[in-house]
Amino acid sequence: MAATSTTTSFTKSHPNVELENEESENLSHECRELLLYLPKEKGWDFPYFYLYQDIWYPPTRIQAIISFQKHFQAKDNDIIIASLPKSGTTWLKALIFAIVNRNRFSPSQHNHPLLISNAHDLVPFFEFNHYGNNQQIPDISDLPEPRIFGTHIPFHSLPDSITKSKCKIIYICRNPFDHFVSFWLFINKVIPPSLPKLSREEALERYSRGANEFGPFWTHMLSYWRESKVMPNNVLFLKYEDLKGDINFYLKIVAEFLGFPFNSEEESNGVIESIIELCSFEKMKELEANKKGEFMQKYENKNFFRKGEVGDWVNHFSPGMQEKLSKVIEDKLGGSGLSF
Ligand code: PAP
Repeated sequence: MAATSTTTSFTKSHPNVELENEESENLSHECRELLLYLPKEKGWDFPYFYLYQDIWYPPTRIQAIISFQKHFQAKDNDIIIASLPKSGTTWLKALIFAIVNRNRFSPSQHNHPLLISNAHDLVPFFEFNHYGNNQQIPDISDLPEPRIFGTHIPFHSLPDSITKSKCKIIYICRNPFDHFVSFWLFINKVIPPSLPKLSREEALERYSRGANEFGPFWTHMLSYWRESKVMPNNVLFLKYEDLKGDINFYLKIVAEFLGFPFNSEEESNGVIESIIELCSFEKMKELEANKKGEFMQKYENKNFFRKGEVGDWVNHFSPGMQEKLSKVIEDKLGGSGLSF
């Protein structure tokens, strides 16, 4: 089914009659009504995805997003880490948690929270955690400040409470080739036994149409890319590859952007290097907290740490697949100023 530019272009004469047979049990009446008229696609790790505000999601995610959009009250000092899944979210959450809390928790202390907890537990997502608990509205007003949140939803779906505030939003983006490989391998690990695993060709076909959860990737990336140009004091756009290339430089940029710059004493005392070490792929992958346990009772923590490399895509793409994705990137991102 082709993606439409708005969800309202579907009329009530084409309801999704199969909805009642799906995972609609815990959905509100409002959400079920909405789903009946949204464009629908075959899912990957869910039976179906629905197009809500130009992005594909499973039903439970749409319910959570609606609740988030209705109820979330931003504070001007909130920090929001945004990304497509598999773009470096876990890493960026860890880095930002360590930067912002470095006066409470020294990055070199042996019992730092990041040594005993997965970064997703320390920095929960709006749509999976806070607002993902069926229809319950969370009380998050008294979380320690500055509050740090994660989200995989695009800029245009963030509530006005955020976009009209002084919140700091940091987006991390990844080369679509590596992003695709990381995403495809991850989803195949979490697909329930009732659904088929996707071959890389089938997965790429869907990814190239934008038909994956939180896709199309170009719509998502461009939503933050454009805002980062319009509101550079509020939205910082980062690339995974840049961080891998010079993490020291980007850590300072991030700290400065968030209003937590490193002073010269910290610089000479090696605080930056301690944070880099604490959050390094090698260190995080080997922690008990990341080898064991699950996120959302579905995603094993160990699956958030695979290779952590730039360019691994060459081991997974045929020449035909490379040509196909290059063309999509050119078609969808060409002229935007965003390139990889
Ligand atoms: P999520 O959105 O599901 O949380 P996310 O953390 O964005 O996933 O992305 C996971 C990718 O980041 C994995 O990439 P790979 O499949 O190509 O290996 C993972 O290995 C990588 N990653 C996780 N932690 C780090 C880290 N500390 N440093 C660098 N890369 C990391």
